[in-house]
Amino acid sequence: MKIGLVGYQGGGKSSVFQLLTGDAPDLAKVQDGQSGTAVVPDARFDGLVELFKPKKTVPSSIDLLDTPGLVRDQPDKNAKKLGIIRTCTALVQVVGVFNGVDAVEEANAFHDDIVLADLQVVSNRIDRLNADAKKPRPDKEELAAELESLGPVREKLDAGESLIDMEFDETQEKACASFSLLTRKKRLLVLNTADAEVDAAVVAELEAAGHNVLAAPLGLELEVAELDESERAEFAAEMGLGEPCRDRLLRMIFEVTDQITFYTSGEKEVHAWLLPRGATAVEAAHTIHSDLARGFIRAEVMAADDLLRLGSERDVKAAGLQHVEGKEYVVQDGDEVVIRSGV
Ligand SMILES: Nc1nc2c(ncn2[C@@H]2O[C@H](COP(=O)(O)OP(=O)(O)O)[C@@H](O)[C@H]2O)c(=O)[nH]1
Ligand SMILES: [Mg+2]
Repeated sequence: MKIGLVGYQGGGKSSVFQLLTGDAPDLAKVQDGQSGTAVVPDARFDGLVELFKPKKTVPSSIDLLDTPGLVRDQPDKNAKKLGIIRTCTALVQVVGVFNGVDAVEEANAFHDDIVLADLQVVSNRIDRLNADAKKPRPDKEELAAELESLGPVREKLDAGESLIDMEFDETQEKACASFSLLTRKKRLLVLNTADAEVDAAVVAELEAAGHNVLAAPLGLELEVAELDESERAEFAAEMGLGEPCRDRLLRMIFEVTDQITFYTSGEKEVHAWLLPRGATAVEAAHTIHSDLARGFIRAEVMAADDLLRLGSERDVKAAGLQHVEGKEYVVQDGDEVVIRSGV
């Protein structure tokens, strides 16, 4: 999973990238996008590390791409940039509210830009299929089915709507698989505000329109992060900054992309792993190592919270709180997992 920081130029994408990853923007990478990783704050993981005092610790992290900013009202300038955004799994749109930008207007403009981009891709394919339909071809039936399946997709985009809520059937999934449609990607709207004061009415309006919204002074937090430790607390208090915006943003990315964390813990290593919500024990095993999945016998599962509360695996077992599960078990957020495998 790769999270793209997207939006128009000057909104604070690169500042947010730096806040999340600790990497300063590299001018040489602006054109193609700059990759980095952000460690996800996780109190359970910290607790497990404290408990096991392992030799090695691997927290979970998310991959980010700082994408080149789109140019407003010039769709023809954005083709390459939109192509870069297409490579991302989910999008975080950064809006420079600190600049006096109207967040609702800019959210709508970006929506229109990505709807238009998807419409172009789908329309191009439809034109192609129509042209092919006139030629003698052995796969006529398939092409006709594909053409028919794309009709409602184009219709929806033509009406200016995103595809995020549209249920695709199998033919549509197949027809659109290679398009990486932008409006099917999960999206979080980040309002990069000047200070801790947030316009609740604007947030409410955007949420009512279906956006996931976080309003926070992220650029300011980056400035604070660059201060000496001695100045930092004082400045943060002065600005009314509470819980770090960075943590809130990462948690929200997590929620919007519907991921969960499971853990493998021991004296050797405490490791936090990410999974899409709904993934099974055998998929968890595969995340750790493909051999573990192939030879999967069972998963021994306990809640990391129980482990932290009771203080040892033995005590969790004694309390009857460990359960043994098969391949199809749906892994829960916060599970501590031991995979038994025959390979
Ligand atoms: N005052 C203020 N300036 C910011 C904030 N975030 C970014 N900036 C500044 O706005 C300019 C554009 O930010 P940048 O992160 O490069 O935007 P990008 O084009 O979206 O990558 C830079 O000069 C930043 O220092 C913020 O929250 N407050
Ligand atoms: Mg930038």
